[in-house]
Amino acid sequence: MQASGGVGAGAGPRVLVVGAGVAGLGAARRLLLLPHAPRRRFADLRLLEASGRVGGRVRSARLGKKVIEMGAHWIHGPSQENPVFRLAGEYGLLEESAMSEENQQVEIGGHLVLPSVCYSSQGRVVSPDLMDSMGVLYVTLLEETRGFLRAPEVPVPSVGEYLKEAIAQRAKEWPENEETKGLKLAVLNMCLKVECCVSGTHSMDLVALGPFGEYTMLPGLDCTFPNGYEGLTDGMKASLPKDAVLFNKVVAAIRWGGSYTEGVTGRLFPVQVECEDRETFLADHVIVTVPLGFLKERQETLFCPPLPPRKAAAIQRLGFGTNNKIFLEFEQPFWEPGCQLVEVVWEEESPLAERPTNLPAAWFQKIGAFVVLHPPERYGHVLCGFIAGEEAEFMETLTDTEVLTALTQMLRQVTGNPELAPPKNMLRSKWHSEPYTRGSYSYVAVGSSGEDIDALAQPLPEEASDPMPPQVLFAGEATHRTFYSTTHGALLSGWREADRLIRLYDGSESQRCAPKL
Ligand code: 6YU
Repeated sequence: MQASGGVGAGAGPRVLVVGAGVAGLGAARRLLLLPHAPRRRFADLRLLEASGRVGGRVRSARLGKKVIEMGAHWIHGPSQENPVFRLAGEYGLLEESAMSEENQQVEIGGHLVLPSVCYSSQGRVVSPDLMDSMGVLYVTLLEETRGFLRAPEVPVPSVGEYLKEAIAQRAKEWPENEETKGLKLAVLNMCLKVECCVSGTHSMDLVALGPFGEYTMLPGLDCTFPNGYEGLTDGMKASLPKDAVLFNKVVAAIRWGGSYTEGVTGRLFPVQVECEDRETFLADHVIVTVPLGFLKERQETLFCPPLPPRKAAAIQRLGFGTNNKIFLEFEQPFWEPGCQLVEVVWEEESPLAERPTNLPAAWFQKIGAFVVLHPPERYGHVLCGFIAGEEAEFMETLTDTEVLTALTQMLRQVTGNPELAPPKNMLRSKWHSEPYTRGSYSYVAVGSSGEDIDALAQPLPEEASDPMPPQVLFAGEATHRTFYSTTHGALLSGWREADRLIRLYDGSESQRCAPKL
């Protein structure tokens, strides 16, 4: 079954966008709505989305009456350079405080500092002084890891190994007794678990040291969407022509470098896209925005001819891990009013020792912190636990009751309150099991570098000397060299590929490769 053209069929080059997350919607909006739109040059455009909704990893849900985020949570660096911030502001989705000049100028260095309490596995509260001093040490060491970007060589391959060696050195100088030293190490171990969530990885030992400083932080105090992040992607979709997005279209094969004749018009197209339901679409250009996790799993069958070796290797080498959220709603808070972060430290753990490997018995020990959803007038008493890596993937295999029981027991243990009432409600994400995502977001793994990100972003055909115009273009968070893993990275990557096509048809590149329409 062959589908004919898109919403403005026949008007110009035919573009297909695979995936309607932030990157896909961003690319489509750029092509359809920018000032060249009056000429309707890119009006023949469709988005093919595997699921029944837009947004991808931007997914808001309801916990009772409260709107919570299963995927993207904050705008990281909400300031003018951040296009997600600008768009959210344009749509009126942010609170006044988030829009303030003052908010936009705050430098947080990638780590939100929130009023917090830290419980230990011995059922006691860890002293705020000890927490502060370990927090300062951890941030100092982490900052050091960002300094190897252009270094001729790195002392160790990974961020985790660097941090652990630095911690071991510092620990030798600690004057306190063994118990306090052990507690300090346990606190630093908790910091590493939280870092795994930030980087979306099982262990910081998997995250490459050299390129770590390439990820760029924008100014601005991270903010949330009071009515849900999905307001952003819903707004983006609403600005597209009706029917631009085709839902439940799982792209199974992208055949490029070919010559396909369209039955109705007799037009020739270089690319044929086939969906799992056997429907086929012809196009001049396809912008692929599927997550790196999906590419890792399906690249061999998705592209015909197969991807060039450099790109295929980049897909294998780059990291794509799991960071999940577990929301727990309580009748009454066990934390103090004003507290926005509940941290948990396991006293027998240390970054200098092997970590527990018994997943069924200890998976929940990987949760380093619970964010308290704020303000309570909006959310009531809800904690959002973050868990990354193999433990997060194991958690996905458990039933709701098993998760709820384990977390109730854990919170009773660390608060020292065996009577603590269980949460009245729970909701959790399962990003690793999501067939069209297969994890949460990308990181630069040991053995890969920013050049792999650029290789992934390179359109096909790949050769610079090739006279053919780009047929298959790549966008999505994992293709942005400095803002990977974020919504703004995704949006900018979509714009980048749209601009590539706009330039092509605006003549600058068309001298050598004017496509026949
Ligand atoms: C951010 C944040 N955040 C938490 C969690 C997650 C993510 N992110 P999409 O997947 O959205 O779209 C692709 C579409 O393609 C999708 O709809 C599919 O259904 C479809 N598709 C797939 N296969 C298909 C096929 N075959 N056919 C057709 N369609 C197909 N980002 O800015 N702030 O707070 C968080 C967080 C749990 C899971 C996040 C956050 C990541 C973003 O959600 C993500 O990057 C974008 O939404 C991706 O958009 P897209 O369009 O590319 O893909 C130093 C240093 C370290 C670096 N890390 C720094 C930390 C920053 C990350 N922080 C994250 C934290 C949270 C909590």
